[in-house]
Amino acid sequence: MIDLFKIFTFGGLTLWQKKYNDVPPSVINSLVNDVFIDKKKSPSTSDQNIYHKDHYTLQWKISEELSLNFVVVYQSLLQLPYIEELIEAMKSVFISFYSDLIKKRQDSGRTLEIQVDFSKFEAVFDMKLAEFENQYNKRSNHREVAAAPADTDISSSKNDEGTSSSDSEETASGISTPSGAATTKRRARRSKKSKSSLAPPAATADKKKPVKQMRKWNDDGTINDTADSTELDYAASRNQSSDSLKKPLSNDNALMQFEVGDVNNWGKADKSGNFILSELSAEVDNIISENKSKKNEEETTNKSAFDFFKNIVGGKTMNRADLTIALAAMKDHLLKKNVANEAADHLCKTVEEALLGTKTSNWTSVQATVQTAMHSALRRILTPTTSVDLLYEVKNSRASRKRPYVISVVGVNGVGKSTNLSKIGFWLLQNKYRLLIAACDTFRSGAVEQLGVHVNRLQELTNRMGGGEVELFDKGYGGDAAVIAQKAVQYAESNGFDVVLIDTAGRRHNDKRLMSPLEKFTKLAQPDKIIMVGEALVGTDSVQQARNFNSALGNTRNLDFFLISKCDTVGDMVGTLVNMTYATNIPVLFVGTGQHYTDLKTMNIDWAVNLLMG
Ligand SMILES: Nc1nc2c(ncn2[C@@H]2O[C@H](COP(=O)(O)OP(=O)(O)OP(=O)(O)O)[C@@H](O)[C@H]2O)c(=O)[nH]1
Ligand SMILES: [Mg+2]
Repeated sequence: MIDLFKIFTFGGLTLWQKKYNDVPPSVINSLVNDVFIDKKKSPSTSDQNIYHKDHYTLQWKISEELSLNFVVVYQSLLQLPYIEELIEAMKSVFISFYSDLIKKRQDSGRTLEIQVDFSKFEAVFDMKLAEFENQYNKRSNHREVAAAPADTDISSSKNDEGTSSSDSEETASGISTPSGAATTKRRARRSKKSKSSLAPPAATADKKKPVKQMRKWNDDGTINDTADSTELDYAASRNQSSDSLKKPLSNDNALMQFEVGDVNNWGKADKSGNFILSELSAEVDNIISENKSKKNEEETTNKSAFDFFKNIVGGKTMNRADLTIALAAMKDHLLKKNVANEAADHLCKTVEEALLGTKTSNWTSVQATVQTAMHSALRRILTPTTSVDLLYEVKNSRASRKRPYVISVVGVNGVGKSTNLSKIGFWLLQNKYRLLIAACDTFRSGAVEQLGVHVNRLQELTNRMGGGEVELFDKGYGGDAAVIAQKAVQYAESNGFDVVLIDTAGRRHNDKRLMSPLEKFTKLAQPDKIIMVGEALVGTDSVQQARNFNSALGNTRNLDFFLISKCDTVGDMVGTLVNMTYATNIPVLFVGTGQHYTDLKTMNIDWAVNLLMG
């Protein structure tokens, strides 16, 4: 119902704004001129800082600490009692997210070059605004209901226990970014979720795990790691029977570095009973609730000291020279985030083409304009063009055919194929599917045993959770992985399994001899989905890795998704997410964020873009 929310500096630079309807620039200009420059209307004459212009009402709050003004514009005809509270809430969230960065920039005298990505704030803003509007609508409805005739059936319109109409908005898919009040409630419930009776296994209490070393990648795509540099080695005992794998697990099994993780990090079941993975944006909720508990920031009503609009920029037509300077800085920034040179060049070119000859908006510098355009370019590159609702596809396939749904992972050595395959398995078990996990890494010593340990653990957990079932399919070492995979699918079909998860051997992407069996594997196993696991640490080489794996599948088959593992180890250097998608146009479906079964998240584009631009 509001028309505009705008955050701008005392210098006149718009940091962030959200427009719902066009508002003539003269409206904000009048506020600035009348209230802050000419002081025709002193803000102190009104408790709520309200100003009227034409048929608009403007309300604002100041953060003196950051020299920022938070303004809302709406039609004067509307009575919106929540505006004061909305501005206050958003002001405190904004300050909490960005005060350090903005202060740093101000201290260095580069007020007009603030390069901060506000997508995180944008997502929160949409959510909070929807919440305020819903509350307001609810109150209005209640008032209407109270005035309704006595014989009116009001049972469906009024319910304070969480079954109101806004709750029915819950979406079935956990893939898309949640928004709106329903999501907020859902998240609030999630954060309140008490510890489940599903405690982690005893071994997980051991905190003295070896610290994992960051892998080093050489320029040619090989791994600087002696353990990994051995070729795909046949296990010492070829064709070894793996019955021993089916023994009950000992908790100190060295192969098992894996834990179940904090149950609060688990996803949750939706209304249809689907277990949905949690998203990275859930962290935002914690920040909001912390902010809520804080007291309001300092606020001032005396603005006499403000030095407004000294540095107004805007309306500038951008030429190649302007853009070259801004884009060079942007490229540097992207490279530091592990974006490959080739992908960074492509992104900068896209932005340049989009902006050349256009004008900067009011109060917006070239740098800020480039930043906004880069933000959009990154979003575009990361946004999938195909369905990423894997759960839906599994369900549909089970309903329509006898063949189980087949998912396979591929990737170079040690990137986390087996562990992340097991995480996917855990998620499917939470959704009560019957899984067959096929050990088709028949080369590396210990690979089958490692998978056996995962299967045992998963079975143990499934027994405690109830529902779901998991079994290992293995033929020891030395066999043809493609044939074993085919047999696994046949076995699964004749034994009523829902899903087959196929683990494969790690292979160097630039070694043709190791890559060529992938085509045969694809033909025999016919996976519904082939997920390439790439690790976040790899950076630049990920472009070539993705291309090589994709082309090794043959002319008739492509990779379906990427899973980027070890995102927890790279901080904000998540360029690999962009590199692989840029190289192949194939989307990232999951990100691995740790060594627990629950450390698998659906890709959240806002989260990624925020890290890349931050
Ligand atoms: N920190 C972190 N570690 C991970 C993640 N995913 C996997 N790992 C760890 O990475 C290591 C290698 O994982 P594996 O699953 O054995 O990798 P792989 O690709 O199957 O290895 P090969 O079969 O030898 O090619 C293990 O120590 C895992 O616990 C993740 O998301 N974060
Ligand atoms: Mg493996």
